[in-house]
Amino acid sequence: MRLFIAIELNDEIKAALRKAQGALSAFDRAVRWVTSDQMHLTLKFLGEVPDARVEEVTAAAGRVAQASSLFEMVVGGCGCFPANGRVRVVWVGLNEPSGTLAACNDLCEARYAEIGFDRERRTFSPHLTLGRVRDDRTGGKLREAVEGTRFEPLRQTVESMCVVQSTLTPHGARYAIIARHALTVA
Ligand code: 3AM
Repeated sequence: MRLFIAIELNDEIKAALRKAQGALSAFDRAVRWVTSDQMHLTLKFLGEVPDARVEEVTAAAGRVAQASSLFEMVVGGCGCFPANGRVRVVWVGLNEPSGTLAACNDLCEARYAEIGFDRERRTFSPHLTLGRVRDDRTGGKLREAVEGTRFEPLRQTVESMCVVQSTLTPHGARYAIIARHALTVA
């Protein structure tokens, strides 16, 4: 099954993400917006994992969680990937002053490399995906609108991380949490 490691978002943040999508509704034809139950923060994409290895993968996430303390993140600010040209992903950014999220991502990369998963080559750019664009033909209008969209900062204390199964369907990805591991209380 296709798996990734993620952090769940609270309802207040999800509602604010929906509101940001609403503010950009002029681009509803260009952008495939993620639904509330698809909203999350990805820590590590694992890809296809044989059923026989799911337990091992889940246990590795448990060890990462145990070695990470709970932390606070501040969500806010809209942007696009890539940084220039046609937009492929519309996102909301986040700050995490303690550095725990970055450390948690490093730990994931290390633990999963030890058990044979590829390391992510791209630098970790934590973000909350709002929507994906197949072919941006808006001539820069989408980027301009996204970069002009206000998103008031919201806080969340992150207390756990999850192993998520992603099933690709013609209507988009369906996500199901298969394990949830508590972070350590310092
Ligand atoms: O929605 P976000 O950006 O958090 O983009 C995919 C999504 O992240 C990412 O994993 C999350 C769940 O699907 N993803 C998909 N394929 C990927 C790959 N080959 C990938 N990340 C890295 N490499």
